[in-house]
Amino acid sequence: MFDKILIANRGEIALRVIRACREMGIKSVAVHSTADADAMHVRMADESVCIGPPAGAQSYLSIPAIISACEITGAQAVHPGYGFLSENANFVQIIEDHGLTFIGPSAADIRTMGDKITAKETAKALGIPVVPGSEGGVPDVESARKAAADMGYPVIIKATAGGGGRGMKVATSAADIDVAFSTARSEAKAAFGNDEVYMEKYLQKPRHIEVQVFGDGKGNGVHLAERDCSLQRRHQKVFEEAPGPCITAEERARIGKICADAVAAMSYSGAGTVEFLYEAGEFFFIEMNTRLQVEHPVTEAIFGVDLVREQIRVAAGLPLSFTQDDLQINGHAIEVRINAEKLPNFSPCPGKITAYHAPGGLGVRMDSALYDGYSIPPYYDSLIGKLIVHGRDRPEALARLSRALGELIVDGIDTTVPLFHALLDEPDVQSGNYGIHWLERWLEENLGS
Ligand code: MV4
Repeated sequence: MFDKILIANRGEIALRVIRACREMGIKSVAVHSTADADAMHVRMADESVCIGPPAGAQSYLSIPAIISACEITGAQAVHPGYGFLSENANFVQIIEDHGLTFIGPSAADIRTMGDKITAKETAKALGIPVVPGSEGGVPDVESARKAAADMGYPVIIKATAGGGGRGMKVATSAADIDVAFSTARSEAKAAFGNDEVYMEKYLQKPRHIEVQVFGDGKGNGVHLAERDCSLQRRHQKVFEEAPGPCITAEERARIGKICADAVAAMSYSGAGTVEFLYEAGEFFFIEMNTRLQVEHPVTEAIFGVDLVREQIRVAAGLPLSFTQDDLQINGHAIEVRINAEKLPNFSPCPGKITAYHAPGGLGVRMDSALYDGYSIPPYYDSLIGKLIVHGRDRPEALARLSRALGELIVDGIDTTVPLFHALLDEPDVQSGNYGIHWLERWLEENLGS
């Protein structure tokens, strides 16, 4: 096992990894920008290294600075958290070239899943159901017209180098295809430096269902059921739950086994998420994320496992501490993302926290790097906390969420907390009757945003 792990991240996820390290008897190294000298992850780690100026590109994304910090401190492994360098295959390669261990999958698996066409081809070859669409890239507008005519409108055009919703265009009929295709191409070029696009049948009212998987890197794979993350705004998730309220035990077992077998066949190492659109009882693969996700705590809650501990074990060459048969769902969990944002437009709202009180009690977990008097810097993501509740069933989890939100105090800035109080009053949220477009529609009707 490693003696010392460097965490190439900040905020609540850095604390999350430090906590796992401490429970495993592993020393932790925080890295930080000059803007984060007073951040909680720096205080909580065993050691810290300043790696650059505030801008992410010059600090948390600086590969030379992070490698240097490993050399200075003697850290043997790097946990990337989410975002920043977590899905950067070149970073993984450089870490390995320096004799260090990346806590995550291989550079090759990250690269495969980063290219959305090879990801889909790989998924399909492994028996995962995919959205019907073009065979590979669509090189020109004539091919786009033909592919759309073959699969039938509406269609969606996506950037091969994209993911997470950036660079997508929908064409409702043949009249739209020329503009949709050329806009998708130029947006892809501008955003990713790669103008390759592919096409899929556009699903009009799906849910976003993602399956948590884990591989030990030696040909064993398990699944930890699914999360429903359909409540999103502009491709940012705001409310996530596990298990999915609309997924039956039979569907779960079937799609879970398909994903676990795929991970085993790839000899995949570490945590992964297989993302699906779910419509009319069918799952359609769209992407695989090769990292620990923001919403992993809802899965931890219903299975009673520590996913970061398992990531570290697998990276150190140890087996997973559970088998598929050990994994039984207990109850229901919900996470809400608390952002430093002002409603109704979700405009970023950094500033000084004048009072902070985290909720507690049975079935309540607050993952946050906030403290009284902390100044949220304006340079990074606006996520400042995740409130996760666990109950014996979904109604209990909802009641607990309402109770816990009532206890939370974050003074001095605006947050997304009022949104969650309002959402909990909605019959569709109470019954789990929502798809990927529900929240944007609700925001328009209720906040005019
Ligand atoms: C789609 C789709 C409908 N049909 N693909 C958006 C994020 C990226 N991961 C994939 N996305 C979508 N792909 C087909 N064939 C609709 C979306 C989509 C979406 C997906 C999940 C959650 C929220 C979403 C919001 C808008 C569009």
